[in-house]
Formats: sequence, C-alpha cells, structure tokens
Amino acid sequence: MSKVMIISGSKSDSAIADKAAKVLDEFGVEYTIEVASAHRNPDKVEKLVSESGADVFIAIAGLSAALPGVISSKTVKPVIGVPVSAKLDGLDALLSIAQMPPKIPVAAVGIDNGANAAYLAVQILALKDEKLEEKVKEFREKMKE
Ligand code: C2R
Repeated sequence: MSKVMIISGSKSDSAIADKAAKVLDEFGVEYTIEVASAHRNPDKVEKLVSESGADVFIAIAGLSAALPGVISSKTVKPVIGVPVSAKLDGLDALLSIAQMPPKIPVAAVGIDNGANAAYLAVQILALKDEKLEEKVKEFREKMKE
C-alpha cells in the first residue's frame, strides 16, 4: 500500500508532482499520483481520499487552491499543500493553502516546491520508521559536504 498519495488539481501541475515523486523515489517511499480537482470533481477527490490507505497526502494546486483544504476535510492524516505559480506568481495559491480556517490545518510549502513537500512527507513517515529516519539523517549529513 502506498504511504503517500500525491493529488494535483490538474494535469498541468505534473511538473510539480514529478518533483515530489523524484524525492520519494530517492528515499524508497511508495506513492501514488492522481489528478483530481476539488472544484471540478469533488466526488472523485472524496473517493480517492476515503479509499486511500496513505499516511500522508501531498496536494498540489494553483489559483484558488481549495484542493488541499478539501482533502484535509476528508481525512485526519497530514496534508501538505504545494501552491503552484499559475497566476499572481503563485501568491493566490499560497494564501489559499496557508490561510486555512481554524481546526482544519494544511501544511504549506513554498511555491512550486514539490520537493519540499516530499521531504516533509518523508520526515513525517520517519517518525514511525527507524530505517527511514536513518536515511533522512544520512541525507542531512551528506548535505553538509
Ligand atoms: P488547468 O491547467 O487544468 O486549467 O488548471 C490546478 O491545480 C491548476 O494549477 C489550472 C490550475 O487550476 C488548479 N486547480 C485547483 C483546483 N482544481 C484545479 N486549484 C482545486 O480544486 O483546488
């Protein structure tokens, strides 16, 4: 079963999803990638989230980025939102993700930063996975070189 589910609001976000996937591949973390828009097809989003056994969700969206918040409303697992720079240099999406109403949090990474979403997902999973924790520590050590 995949540990991470990456959902983007559109096929046009695929470059950002690929950045996240690359990092998850590097850490050997299983994931699935889906495209589903909370605006265009909320039923699909709900089905994906409710049927997914993932421990962490990465939600990628530009413009009025409802997707990460809607995913968060359907699960108690952590949701990491990635704002995409479709318009307004991504500020619209960043604020949509960071400014969630109280009690339904979404973690927000930087604009177009799919990689950071994956690093954070890996660290969340490492809380309950000693081998993964070791990999993260090794990775951090290498960073110092
Ligand atoms: P199109 O390229 O398909 O027109 O999408 C997508 O994430 C994409 O960045 C343009 C942008 O619209 C975003 N989108 C959302 C949602 N659905 C699509 N923010 C949503 O449900 O939040």
